[in-house]
Amino acid sequence: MLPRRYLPAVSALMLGAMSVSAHAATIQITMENLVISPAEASAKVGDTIEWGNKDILAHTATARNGDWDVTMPPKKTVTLVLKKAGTVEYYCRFHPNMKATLVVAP
Ligand SMILES: [Cu+2]
Repeated sequence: MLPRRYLPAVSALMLGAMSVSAHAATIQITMENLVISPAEASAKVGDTIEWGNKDILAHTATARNGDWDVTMPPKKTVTLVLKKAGTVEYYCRFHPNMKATLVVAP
């Protein structure tokens, strides 16, 4: 249960989210030499993430919370439309040292 005094703030947040829904963007993230860059990216619900794999190995973008799991073959670009707000940590299943964070605003 939320204490009653928090409710006005929550309503204001929801109104704010409704007024900024217009422009979906495409955010490009590169995987090169076993590194994801940028390591932290910001986006909004409705935006498209475009991961470009410049390596000759396959990579994945696997969300730790299970929200998505995208596989990208060598030298390919894969896109994903964000449907949920939140901070998502993700990694490559084949190279678990490849880690990054995506902050998705409502
Ligand atoms: Cu990988």
